Amino acid sequence: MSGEEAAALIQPGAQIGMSGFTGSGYPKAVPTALARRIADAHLRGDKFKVNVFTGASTGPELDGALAMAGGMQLRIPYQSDPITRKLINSGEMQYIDMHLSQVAQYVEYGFMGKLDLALIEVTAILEDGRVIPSTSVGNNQTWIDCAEKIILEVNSALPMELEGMHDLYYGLGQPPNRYPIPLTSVCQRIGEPYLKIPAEKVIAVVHTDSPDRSSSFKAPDANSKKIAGNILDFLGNEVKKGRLPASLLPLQSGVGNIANAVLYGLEEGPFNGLTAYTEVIQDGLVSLLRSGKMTCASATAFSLSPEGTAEFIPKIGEFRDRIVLRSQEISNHPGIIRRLGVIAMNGMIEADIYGNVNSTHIMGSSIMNGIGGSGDFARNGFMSIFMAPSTAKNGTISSIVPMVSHVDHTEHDVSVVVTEQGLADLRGLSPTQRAKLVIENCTHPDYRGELRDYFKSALSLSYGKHTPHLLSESLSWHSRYLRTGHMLGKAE
Ligand code: 0RQ
Repeated sequence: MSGEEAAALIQPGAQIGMSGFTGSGYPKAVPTALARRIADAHLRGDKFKVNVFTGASTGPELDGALAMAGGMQLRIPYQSDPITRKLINSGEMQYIDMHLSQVAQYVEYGFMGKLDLALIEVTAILEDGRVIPSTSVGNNQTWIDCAEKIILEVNSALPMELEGMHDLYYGLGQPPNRYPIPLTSVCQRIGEPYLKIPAEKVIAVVHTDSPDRSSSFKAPDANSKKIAGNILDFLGNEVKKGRLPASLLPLQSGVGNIANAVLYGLEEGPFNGLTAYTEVIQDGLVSLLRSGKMTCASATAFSLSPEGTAEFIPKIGEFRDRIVLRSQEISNHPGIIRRLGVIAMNGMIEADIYGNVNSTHIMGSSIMNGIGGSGDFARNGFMSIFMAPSTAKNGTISSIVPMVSHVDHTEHDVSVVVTEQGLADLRGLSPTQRAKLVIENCTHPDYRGELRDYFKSALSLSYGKHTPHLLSESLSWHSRYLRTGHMLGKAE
């Protein structure tokens, strides 16, 4: 049926599990038609909102359209849409920012209430009923299992060569008797390439024919190249010290421009035989696979720029043996990440002198995207690297602050902090040793003096000397920025 006819089956207040992960594999026709229906209802003065669960971020036809129509009451677990972000930060809609590995269990066990509908984009439905997943897997199988009803969008813009690329694992079991997951190498296949869909739950099948509408990456600038260079030097030294093999350990690389730039940096680096056990396959990772520097990659989704999508998706068949797409419960599984010894590399908003990291909130209160999978990988990886330019917004904000204004990754989960200024390897250091290194190696020179002064005062005046802080001053940089538009005292 048409997107409009399918959208007409959705009731106000419905909880919908939709496909989609970092701008790929999300449904397009039904969310757009639903947004139109909601906008019409609002014009008539009727209330109409739905709760939207996904894998991660989606595209303008889903988050963008529904947010524009004021149609979302609640959104979980990750978003990066500008209109959605605005509504969340103005308090007009609810958002629960969650570790991506935990979402399936939350819904399976009913912590989020009943799931009314699964709305899933797929590549094809085969004659025998087997269903080929789309460009992301995310939480799709969980939505299909838990929802009362299912709507499928079959997107004929997707190449049939996607068949065989996915690995859906059905053997997790339930606690306290969960079975060991038999995955011991990055690209091992332990499941089946198809989604299992009970036909009796399917209330609509909609045909679409449009590519994912992802956003472009910024071309790597001087700062991202320096950050990438600092990380490459560090990894090279770890190999020399015998603490990493020459082909490194499986890499995880987060979302965003800096993470993508680091992957491009690896292209020029000395490492060969690389692998990735990660969440998303970005342009930079495809480039490593194409050049042969990387042998194989496991993820839950693609996260390609429009150029990357146009170039890569039609040729996807060439990579079928070297890419595995899994459910996010497995791609982000803490046990597997620990077992494989993943090197986690993620972007951050800010870090403090002790190595606590804020990945999500501007000035402590305004959400940017969400924690996504960064926590799954940071806590459980072999090592966890967080990176950012040392300043933001034309130098008015320092990314290295006395105390982070929101904590996503505690000092216990952060191995390395890196900016274009340099890198601080925090492993094996006490808080005061860490602070010295972060201040001297990572801080922008405009802020280094003030940060040294803060730390010196804290060392002499702090209530305790283990993690010295002056509570009346520790967040003063943020409050000064909110008052004056600059974190430094100069403007006052
Ligand atoms: O703002 O877009 O207005 O220019 O934040 O910053 O420097 O372009 O960096 O694109 O790499 O994103 C942490 C957001 C970094 C990302 C974050 C502003 C800055 C700019 C983007 P503009 P950059 P990136 C697995 C891993 C959490 C999820 C995660 C992220 C914008 O990496 O969302 O890691 N991470 N998932 O100006 C004010 C600061 C700022 C700041 C940056 N201190 N104060 N604004 N910005 N620092 C994948 C998944 O989970 C799906």
